[in-house]
Amino acid sequence: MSSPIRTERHDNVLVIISDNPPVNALGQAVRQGLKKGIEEALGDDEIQAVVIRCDGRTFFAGADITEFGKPSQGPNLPQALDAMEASDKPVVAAIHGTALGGGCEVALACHYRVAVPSAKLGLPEVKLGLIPGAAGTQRLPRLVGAEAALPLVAIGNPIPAKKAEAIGLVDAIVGEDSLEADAIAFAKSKIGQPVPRASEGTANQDGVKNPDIFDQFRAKNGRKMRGFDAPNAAIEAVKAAGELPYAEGVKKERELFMNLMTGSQSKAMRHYFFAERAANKIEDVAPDTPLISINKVGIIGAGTMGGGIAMNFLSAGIPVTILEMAQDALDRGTSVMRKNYENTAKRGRMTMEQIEGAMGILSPTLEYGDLADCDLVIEAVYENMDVKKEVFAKLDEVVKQGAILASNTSYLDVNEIATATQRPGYVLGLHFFSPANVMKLLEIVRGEKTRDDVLATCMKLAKKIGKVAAVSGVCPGFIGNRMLSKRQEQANALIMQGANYWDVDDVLLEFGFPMGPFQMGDLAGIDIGWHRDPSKVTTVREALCAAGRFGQKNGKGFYDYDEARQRTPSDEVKQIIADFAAKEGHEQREISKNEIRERLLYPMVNEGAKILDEGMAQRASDIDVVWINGYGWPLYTGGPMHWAEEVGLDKIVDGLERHGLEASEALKGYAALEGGFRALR
Ligand code: T1G
Repeated sequence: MSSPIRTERHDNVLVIISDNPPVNALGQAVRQGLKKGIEEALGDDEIQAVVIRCDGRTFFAGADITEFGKPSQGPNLPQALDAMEASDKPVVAAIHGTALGGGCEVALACHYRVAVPSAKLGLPEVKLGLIPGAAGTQRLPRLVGAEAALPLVAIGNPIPAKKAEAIGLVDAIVGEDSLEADAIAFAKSKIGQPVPRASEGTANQDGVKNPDIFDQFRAKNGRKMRGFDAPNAAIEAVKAAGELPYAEGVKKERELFMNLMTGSQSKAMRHYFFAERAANKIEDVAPDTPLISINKVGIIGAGTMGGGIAMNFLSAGIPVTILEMAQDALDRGTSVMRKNYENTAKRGRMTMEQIEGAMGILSPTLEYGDLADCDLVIEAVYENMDVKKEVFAKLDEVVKQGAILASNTSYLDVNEIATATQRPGYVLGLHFFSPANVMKLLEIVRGEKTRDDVLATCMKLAKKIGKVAAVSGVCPGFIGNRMLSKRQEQANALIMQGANYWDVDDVLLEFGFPMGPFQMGDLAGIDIGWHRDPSKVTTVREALCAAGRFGQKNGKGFYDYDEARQRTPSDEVKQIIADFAAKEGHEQREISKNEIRERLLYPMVNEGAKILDEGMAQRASDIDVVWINGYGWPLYTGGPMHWAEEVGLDKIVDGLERHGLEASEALKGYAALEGGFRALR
C-alpha cells in the first residue's frame, strides 16, 4: 500500500507532504513516512531546507485516535520529531486548517511555523482526557511562555493563526492561497542561519519568575476543570517545563500522559468523541440523501423557547420570521433576544456589529401569511396537544409545499401532531433545551411518516447552528426526559422514605452533575404552577409553597439562601417533608449516599436499555450524547450507557433488584450479551 507521505523537490528545498484523509491523522503509516522523509532530507547534501505540509483540508489534526488502546506500532512520534528538530537544516511547518494535538507538536518540533490566516492551532488532548504526549507541554512553554501555554494545554481550545503569531507560536502569516510557495520562500530565507529549537527556548521563565500563575490559573478555571483529571496534569506538565531540564520534563510529561491514557476518564472521553460523530449518522438514511435548502426559518412563539431557538438560526446567518399573537408579546420577545445578545457581547463573545447583523435578519410578525415562504417552521407554543394541532393545521394551509413543519414539544406525540396536516412526511420534532440559544443538545424526533430528506436536512442543519443532535423515536419524553423522569421518581421516593434531600443533591453533584433536582427546583422556582391555595397541600412542593418557600427567588425553598445565594439545608423543610411522608403513610429510615446514587442512576440505565431495545434511540452512544449535552452528565464518565458498561450491566441488574426496583427484560438481555449495549439484539 502506498505511503500517505510523499516528498517533492523544489530546488534545494524538500517538501514533505501528507495525504491522509480525512484529517491527516498521524497514524502509523504517516509517522513512518514522516520519519523517512526527514531522513531523506537530512541525508541529501543538495537539500538545504525542508517544508512539511498536508494535502486536503487540514495540517495534521493529531494522533490517530482510533489507534489508542491498541498495541502501538512504531515509529513513535516523539522520536521522529526529535530527529527532525536536531537537524541543522531549517524545517518549516506550513499550516492550514487545524494543526491540533500531535499536529501542533509536529509544528513545534519544526524550527519555524508559517500559517494561512484561516488556520487554527491547538492542543485539545485534555478534551480526550489526555495531555500532549509528544513533548508539546515542554516545547510550547519554552516557545511562548508558561502563561500563554497554560490555556492552550489545560483548556484545549484552539487559537486562530493571528493569535498564534502574536504569542510567538507562528512566525509568519502567509497567503491563504499560496501556502506552499510562501513556505518554500520562507525556508530559503532561513538557509545558512542557526536554527531555533523550541526545546532550547527560555520563554517559559515567566512561569519560573511568577510561580503563582499556576494557582491563579486553577482558581480562574476551577469550575470547568471540576472532576477532570487531565487539566491538572496539563498544569503540572507546563510547570515542569519551567523547573526541569528538557529531557526530564519530557519524561514527566510521558509519565503524566501514560497515567491518563490508561485511566477511565480518557477511555470515556474518547468514547464520547466518536459517539458525538456517530450521532450524526442515521442508520437507514443514505448519506447522500438530497437535502432541502433552508434559506428562511419561521418560529412560532417569541417566548423563552421561541426566542432562544430563533437566536440559533440568526447567529448562523439564517433569516428568521418570528410570529406571536399579540404585539406586546412580540416586542417583549424580540427585546429579550437583543438583551441576550448584548450579554454575550459583554462577555466578549460577540461584537455589536454581529448583534446588528443577527437582529437585522429577524422579521417579527403577527401574520401567519408572513410564514408562507419559509423552508422550515418550528412551533414553540404552549405544551398542549390541541393547541399544537391547531397551529399545525394553520401552518399546513399557509406554508408553501415542501417546507418542513417542526414541533419543539418536549414529550407530546409527534405522530398525532402530524395528523393535523396533509403533509405528515414533512413533520418531525425538533426538541431544543432551555436556554435554547445556549444548550448544545437537539433531539430530532422522527415521526412514523417523516421523510428521509426531511430528517437528513435537519441533522445537517443542527450542525450548522452549532447543535449536537441525536435522533429519537416517538415516545413520552423521547430519550432524555424519559430517563430523567425515572431519576426524578426515585428522588421523590427517597426523601419520602427518609433520605436527606441535600444528600440527594450532593450525590449528583459529587457524581459530576452541575446540580441536583432540589437545587434545580429552587433555581427555577418551586411556586411555578402553584394554585396559590396554602390550605390545599397534596405534594411536598405545595407544602413548601404553603410555608412561603418559593425557592431562590425569595431566599428560601428546599434550602435557605444567603445574599450570595449560598444554600443551607433547612430543618424546617426536613420536618415538612417528614410530616408529609407520615401523612402519606411512609416509614422513614436512614438512607446511605451509596443507596441514593444507585437508586438515582440505575433506573436511568434501565430506561435507557428499554429505549435502545424499542429502537427509540439508534445506538447506546446516542443516549450518552443526549445526556452529556442536554443534562450535564459528566463527560469524564462517558454518558449513562458507557458508564453503566464500565460499572457492569449485571451489577446494575443486581442493584436494581436489591433496592426492590424492576430490572427490565431489555437490560437483562443486554447484560447477558458479550458486547453489552454495543451488541445487536
Ligand atoms: N484521529 C482519528 N480520526 C479522526 C481524528 C483523529 N485525531 N480527528 C477526526 N477524525 C475523524 C472523525 O472521527 C470523523 O470521522 C472525520 O475525521 C471528520 O472529523 C500525540 C496524543 C479535526 C477539528 O483531538 O477536533 O494528538 O465520522 O467530523 O467537524 O500528543 O475532527 O467521518 O468517520 O470531527 O471538520 C488530538 C480531534 C488527538 C483533534 C475536524 N487531536 N479532531 O472537525 O470533522 S490526541 C484532536 C477534531 C494527540 C498527541 C496526542 C475534529 C477536527 P468520520 P469531524 P470536523
